[in-house]
Amino acid sequence: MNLFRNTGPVSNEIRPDGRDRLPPGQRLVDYWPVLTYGGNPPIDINKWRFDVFGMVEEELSFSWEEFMTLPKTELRTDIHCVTTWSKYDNDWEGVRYLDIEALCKPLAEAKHVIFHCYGGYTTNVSVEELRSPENLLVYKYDGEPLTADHGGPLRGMIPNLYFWKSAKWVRGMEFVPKDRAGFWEMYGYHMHGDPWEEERYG
Ligand SMILES: Nc1nc2c(c(=O)[nH]1)N[C@H]1C(S)=C(S)[C@@H](COP(=O)(O)O)O[C@H]1N2
Ligand SMILES: [Mo]
Repeated sequence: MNLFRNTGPVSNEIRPDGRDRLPPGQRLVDYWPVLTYGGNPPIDINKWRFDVFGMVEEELSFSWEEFMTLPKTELRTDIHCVTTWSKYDNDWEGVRYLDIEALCKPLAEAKHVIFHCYGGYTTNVSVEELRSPENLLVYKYDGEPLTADHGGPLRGMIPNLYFWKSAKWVRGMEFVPKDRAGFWEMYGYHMHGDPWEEERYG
């Protein structure tokens, strides 16, 4: 079964952390597949909200205009999907998780974040994992607004985990003390999802 075009030989590049750039069992594609369970949820940008709640000192709620006043970060990262495609060199613009954290100040007991999405999708990521500076909430790709198919207006972008952890159409982040399975995790996907450890299922 070869669902995705290959760009060529398997990469032998090494990351700064000593791991192979291409995680085990992955192959490169030269376009950006769309993977959505169900359809795109309707979103009215004038009514759009992004809420941060749960175990935080300061609950936050942003309109689109308010969200756009947050510090902007541009980053180039690789995407690794559990269905085995990887896509290198994606150019994003968005807001660092760390910049959100500085505003909401999670309580010491807050250990995990549940991402909530328009349309009902959820996924769980640990606070420890989220604190890496490459994790963003993104609204631009290649200098253009993120398309609806890819999760626009706003999605998660967590490049060191399989891409199902990068929630599309994000509308909120809930800080919780105990890990809780999200949508795919309830169907058997891994609670953590590290591509270099092949944490695909279980
Ligand atoms: N809200 C929402 N987010 C989601 C999904 C989804 O179905 N709904 N699919 C996930 C999966 S399985 C993957 S691989 C990526 C795909 O993102 P892309 O369609 O932009 O490639 O989004 C993730 N985020
Ligand atoms: Mo996926």
